[in-house]
Amino acid sequence: MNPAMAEEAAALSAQLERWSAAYFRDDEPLVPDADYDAAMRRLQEIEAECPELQSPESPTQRVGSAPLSAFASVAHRRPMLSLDNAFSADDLIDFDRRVLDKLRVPEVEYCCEPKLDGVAVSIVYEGGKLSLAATRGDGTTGENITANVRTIRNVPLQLSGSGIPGYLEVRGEVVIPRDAFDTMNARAENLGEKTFVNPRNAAAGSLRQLDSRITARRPLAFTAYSVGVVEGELPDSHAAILQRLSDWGIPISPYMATVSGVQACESYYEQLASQRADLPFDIDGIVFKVNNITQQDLLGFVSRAPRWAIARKFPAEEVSTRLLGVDFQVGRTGAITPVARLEPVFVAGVTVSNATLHNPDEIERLGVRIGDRVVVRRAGDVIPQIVSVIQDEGQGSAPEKTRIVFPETCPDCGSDVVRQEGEAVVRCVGGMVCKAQLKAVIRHFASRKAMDIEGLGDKLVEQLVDEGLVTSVADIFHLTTTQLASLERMGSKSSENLMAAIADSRETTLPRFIYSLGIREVGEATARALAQHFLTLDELMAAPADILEGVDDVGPIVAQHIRAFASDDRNRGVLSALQEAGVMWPALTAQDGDGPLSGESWVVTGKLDSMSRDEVEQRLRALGAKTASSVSAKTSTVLAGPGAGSKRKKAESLGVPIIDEAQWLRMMEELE
Ligand code: JCF
Repeated sequence: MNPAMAEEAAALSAQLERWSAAYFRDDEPLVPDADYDAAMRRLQEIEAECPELQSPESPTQRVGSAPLSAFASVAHRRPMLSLDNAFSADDLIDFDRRVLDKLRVPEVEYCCEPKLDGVAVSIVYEGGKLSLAATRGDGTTGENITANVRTIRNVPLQLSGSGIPGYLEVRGEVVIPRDAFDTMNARAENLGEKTFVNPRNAAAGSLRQLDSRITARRPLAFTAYSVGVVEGELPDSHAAILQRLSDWGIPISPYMATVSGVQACESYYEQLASQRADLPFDIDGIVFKVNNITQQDLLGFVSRAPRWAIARKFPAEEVSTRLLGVDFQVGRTGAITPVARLEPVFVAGVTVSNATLHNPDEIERLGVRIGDRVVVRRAGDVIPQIVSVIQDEGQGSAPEKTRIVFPETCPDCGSDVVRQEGEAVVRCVGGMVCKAQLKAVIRHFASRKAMDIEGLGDKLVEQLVDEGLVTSVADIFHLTTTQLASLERMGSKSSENLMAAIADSRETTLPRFIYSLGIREVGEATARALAQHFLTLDELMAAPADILEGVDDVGPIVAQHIRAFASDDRNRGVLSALQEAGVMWPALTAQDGDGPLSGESWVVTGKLDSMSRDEVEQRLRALGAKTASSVSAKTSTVLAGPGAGSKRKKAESLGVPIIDEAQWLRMMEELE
């Protein structure tokens, strides 16, 4: 063997593991991907030349190996427990009471962490090297998935540091982060492959592959939550044990916290519940563990669950109910959306009686009929969705089922409907002849982030269009107090207020105005980019597609939508009518966008007292900064109010400066 090569291989291995841990475990890349790839290729080259240099812990071994014919069974040396559940604050208080009574203490310390919705696995390190990985199975016997777990990028193949036990069993959860799941599903869909229902199923399916080369291509991530059998010394508290695991290179939850007493547990629960939709992965509750190991041992176990831990579950995000009927709603762009009318159910904390069915393909994919029992999912602020149909309703009489018939003409105006090549949605071609479309256009025009006409709500828009008082957005500016007062539930006072709000809204900004036009795919950010690029409405309307595509965020499709809008005579008519009606905005100059913060990218998160997040973002942009919704290595500063969760964590881990509201206010005073 060539000693120089051995030395180089060892150095490359160590370097690749360091880079890989920084990237996959800490979300904090140290070098560009190309450098990583080059080092990996060099190591592969050396190993090909000197096969004796290739160890099972080599970073080159993460790509998987030849398929197995079956998984071998693994008997867990110590059973893998499940957790008792608490479904309410009272259940949690009862749990705490039992703990305090048994320990005869007035209060205990709990370690809190999110309960990941993934697949439980056990990973054994012998002499610091990964030697075995198994599924939980029935808690007593699992399956040997060592080859698969070796491909999980944030699982160390070799531990580093001092005091590593000779035998160390680490237990934890394997998940697929949400954004990686979305990317993976989108790719599968493009390739015409089967997609996964949710990240949990995708993680389970990926770990169940007999061919670990397939597992290697799945974006799995491991988080340790406890230890099993250990031959060696460990600290005497749960939190300290996990910290020790982390010191040796094993990923643990960044959300973990140690608190005193059950009240603090409930606060932790509430805080994470409010962040649930923004977390990078699915969680289904919070796990609370008595932190002190001596106390844990005193408490012991009941059947399959420890008496020192409990999972406080979140309200279910998926429940079943009956599909009562389907309405067809016509949107701003004519898109006809089938909306499921459901027997009301309580899901993720609110009562739901409608869910979107998206488009005809989705109805077909689900095979859903009216009368079916369906699974409804509502995650965070997302619109409720129908996930699947329950085929086996069990005993009892199921109602008659009827096929869902998609309308062949617009349900509102009777115009033709079309489905364009490559599009999933069916659209009404009626344009502004279609009252449903007109109403949606006006609602958007008047909305807060558009022209911001306070008091012009949905009910009023409905009446104005039905009464024929408004046939285009420009008509809004010609309404009279008398006309308004003639409408249902409009007194003279509210008419006057609305007239004043309409008058006020005439003075706007170019970005708002562009956004308010409701051009397809032109959201707030794109409208801003367009305004900054073209500076005037006329320039924007005259811009050819290739120039439009030169603007940030504008691709060929958006460019085409803008061209289609701009070349429509009726739209041009409305634009002139709006300007004639006195709608105006301050002229922009090429310097706009320049400012003391130009070149910076800010993220605003959490609750602020002195102004809304929107307002803060507007001020930041006025100072020249860009505003973004997620934190990355490119973020210059994060302004975090109370309740900021994952974004603050991410900023901390990336070393992005974080300021609070008071600091921001002081900074603004200096800058503005
Ligand atoms: O995140 C989880 N799904 C999770 C499961 C976290 C824990 O701390 C657990 C667990 C299952 C059993 N702890 C035990 C004892």
